[in-house]
Amino acid sequence: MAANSVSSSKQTRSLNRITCPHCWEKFRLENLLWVAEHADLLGDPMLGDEDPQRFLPTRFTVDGDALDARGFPCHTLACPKCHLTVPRPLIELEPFFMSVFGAPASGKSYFLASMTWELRQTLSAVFSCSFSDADPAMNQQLNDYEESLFLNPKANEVQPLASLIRKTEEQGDLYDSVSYGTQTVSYPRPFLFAMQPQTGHLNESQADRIGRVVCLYDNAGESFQPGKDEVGSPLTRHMALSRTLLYVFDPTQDARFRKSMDLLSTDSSEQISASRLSRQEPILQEAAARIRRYAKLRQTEKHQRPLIVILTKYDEWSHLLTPMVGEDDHSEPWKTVKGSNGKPMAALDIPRIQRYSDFSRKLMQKACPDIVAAAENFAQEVIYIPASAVGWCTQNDQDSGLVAMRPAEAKPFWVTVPFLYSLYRCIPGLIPGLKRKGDSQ
Ligand SMILES: Nc1nc2c(ncn2[C@@H]2O[C@H](COP(=O)(O)OP(=O)(O)OP(=O)(O)O)[C@@H](O)[C@H]2O)c(=O)[nH]1
Ligand SMILES: [Mg+2]
Ligand SMILES: [Zn+2]
Repeated sequence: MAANSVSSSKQTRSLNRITCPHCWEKFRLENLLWVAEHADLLGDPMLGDEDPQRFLPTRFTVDGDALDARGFPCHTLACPKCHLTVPRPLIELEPFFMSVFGAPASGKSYFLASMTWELRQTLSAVFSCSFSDADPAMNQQLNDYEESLFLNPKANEVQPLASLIRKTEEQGDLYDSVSYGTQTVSYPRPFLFAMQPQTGHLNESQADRIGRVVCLYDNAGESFQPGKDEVGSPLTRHMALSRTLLYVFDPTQDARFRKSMDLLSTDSSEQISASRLSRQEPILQEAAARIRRYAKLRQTEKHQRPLIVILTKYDEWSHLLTPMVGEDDHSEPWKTVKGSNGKPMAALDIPRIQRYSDFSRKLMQKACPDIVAAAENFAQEVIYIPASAVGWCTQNDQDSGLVAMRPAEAKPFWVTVPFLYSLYRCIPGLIPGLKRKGDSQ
């Protein structure tokens, strides 16, 4: 076989083709590079003098790990195109790309932090699926967000939301620079999670087949604005690979939503409105145009993958939806049912999610019909899911005038639902769901 023997190492299953989570290049397993471990072997032409050398190995340990030029066993793999590291779970499990996009300050970073925090508990405890960092170093920033919200050392002190998770920048720690000759390219750093059925899951025996490495990115809202997709910063190209697209729509930033729902008149901090209002439809149009371009879709062709519209900051507008759905119930939308093996298992309450979606759509149709039209003209399937990253604990800080909260009081609402729904729709057998009336499958 070829020199590179990752496939035989550790006796695990390997994929034939791997997708780099940084530059999105697809390549064959035997083309993977290794990262030298000996301290003298520094300097990579694409990453700089400080980075260890990358190499195609010719010698291996009995465990199948490559030996570098100084005979040191190596453990880290790298992409042959961009030279950035490729965590091992990606050679065993298919990737599952998810793109989260939305306007600046729409709540993307909050939503992601809250979602991953909750998934760590829920997926394993409720759905018998493991969910863990595929590479803790790569997930560092997201872990910091989670800690700031849910393990804050001053959890009982009132703190401004804008200081718990800061605005995402368009450059800095969240990006990796790679130089291709004279062209330097800045890639957004992926957050990677390994996810597999575990003991007690109905399809435990198929863990390799239906397990996935989830790849997420936290882009700055500005990167989705028209004109921001450049060769030197292909910040949003992951959208073309994504199995599901999560469009983060913030109703509180939409002037018509606020007005038609009479929010402005009840809003105690009127000055909020001018600074926090923004047009969110161009972001969706731009995302649709980019995906059409990357995925080579015709203008009239609809995207075949689900588009999930997440209506964020539900804590601020839930009073509009609860009378429509006929419940003010903060419970999660899943139920315990009897599995085909006779044992109890959790299943997503699809009819309840659909009911919330139908009424959220009605609200949007009334306030911002252009967004509904843009979403439904672009994707075959659109679902609308309300969510709150922090729950009903925010207050206006009297001194600063900023929105603030005590982190100890955070109680997210439905933050895992968009993700679980995507898995239910895209990976048969992983997350079970209760059927809607009339569903054939
Ligand atoms: N009430 C309420 N406010 C929220 C919630 N999530 C976020 N916010 C507010 O929205 C602001 C922006 O949230 P971020 O998550 O930073 O927004 P973003 O979409 O990541 O913004 P960029 O990084 O600029 O693209 C926060 O500072 C909070 O004040 C929520 O669930 N409820
Ligand atoms: Mg952000
Ligand atoms: Zn790469």
